[in-house]
Amino acid sequence: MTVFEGHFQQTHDLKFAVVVSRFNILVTEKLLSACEDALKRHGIEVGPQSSQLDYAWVPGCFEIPMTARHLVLSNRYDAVICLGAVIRGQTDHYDHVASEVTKGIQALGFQTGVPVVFGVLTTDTMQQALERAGVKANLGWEYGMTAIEMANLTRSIRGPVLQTARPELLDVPNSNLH
Ligand code: INI
Repeated sequence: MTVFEGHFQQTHDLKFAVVVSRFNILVTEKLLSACEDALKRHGIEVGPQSSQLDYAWVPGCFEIPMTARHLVLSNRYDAVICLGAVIRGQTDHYDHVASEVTKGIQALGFQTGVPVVFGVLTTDTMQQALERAGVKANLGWEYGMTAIEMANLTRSIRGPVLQTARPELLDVPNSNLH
């Protein structure tokens, strides 16, 4: 019998990318900071000199899936972490953005087999978002831990080879990516 499990050791050759939304940056920068802390305290280099963590900043959560898709299809990463905050306002814009970013991230991971972490807070108020980004707990930590666990779990099942993203399985042609 084989039991597959993602561990938190031997992280020196893992490589991650994080996509961060600037919309609601008060929240997203706090998620990023806790996420970096989780990675760093498990042996992963973070920050400007890092060769293990790349950063992509996007205007809002709506832009996260397409940017994450470029990163996943580059076959350079063991996991891509998506950080954002969608906060309900007076309009129904929230519902569209929340729904699109959720569907996009889910489809990307499912269709390519590369772990894509859903680190997007969806809340009614800024207060609730801040509570989940440091005032009470900081979910950024969990998102970093999920990335390590899923990267190692995926490696343990399929081996360390990164060339496994399957662009041909995606709905949208991506011939200009190669
Ligand atoms: N983007 C967010 O990341 N969070 C939000 O709460 C939000 N709301 O509610 O409007 C939001 N909108 C911007 C959107 O993500 C796009 O950047 C914009 O529509 C341009 O494509």
